Amino acid sequence: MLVVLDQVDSTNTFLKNHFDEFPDGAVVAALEQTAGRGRLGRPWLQQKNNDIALSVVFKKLETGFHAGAIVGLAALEVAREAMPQSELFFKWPNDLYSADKKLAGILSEGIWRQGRLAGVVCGIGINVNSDENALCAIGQPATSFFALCGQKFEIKNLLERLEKSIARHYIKYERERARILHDWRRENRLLGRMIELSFPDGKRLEAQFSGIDDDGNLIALCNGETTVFGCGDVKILPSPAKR
Ligand code: BT5
Repeated sequence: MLVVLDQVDSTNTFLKNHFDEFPDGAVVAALEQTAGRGRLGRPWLQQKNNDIALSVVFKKLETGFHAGAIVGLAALEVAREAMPQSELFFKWPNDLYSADKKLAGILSEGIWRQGRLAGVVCGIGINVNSDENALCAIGQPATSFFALCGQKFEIKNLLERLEKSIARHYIKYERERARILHDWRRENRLLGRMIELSFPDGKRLEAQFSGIDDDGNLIALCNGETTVFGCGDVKILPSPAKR
């Protein structure tokens, strides 16, 4: 099920407020968001009619981070079909990147009822037709399909492809959970790279990316010790030769 709204505050907020009215796997997209959100209340910018913003209701997930894996892999598939020549990868915990620029971000929010996880609303914003002016206004290194391949795309067509891909990946998740998580981890292509981790309390540290564990946590080597992180922002540092 795909519903496309002309305008909404945030597709995640909308689906959280209407969680019970939508079936498992339903997708709600908006051509314009007036209050798109990232993690920790950060703003998410979307150029009206030009970019993708959608959210998915999941009611049968074992844990919240699996939603990001399903939606992320679907977005990666659609982006690769549209731009086969672009090198795309996931940057933990929730971004789709090309080189050092963010193409898409994911926000997963749990719906809790009587102390148990009743579902997850997982939203993704993807920059599609945003031009350099719109990307510069974001204030962080960002890219779009248009910036990467010089071609504009029909948003409704991409939304339909994405909805189908999400449904396929959700079915695959139910049948072969380990496979989906393996694919998601494989696409996190930062093995061995130096990263800077920053945390909500302002703390920062440099570490070497070593992998992702079964619970979706980041494993990194910091000061010679292997450490596991459940949250934080990752900045990719230049390779040693370039530093
Ligand atoms: C995210 O948060 O990347 C999650 C973004 C999720 C957006 C979708 S759109 C549909 C659904 N409805 C919503 O309201 N949200 C979801 P985070 O990792 O916290 O990154 C946020 C940061 O990314 C901001 O502080 C900006 O620096 C940057 N940013 C904002 N808009 C951007 C854009 N269009 N492209 C690249 N970076 C952006």
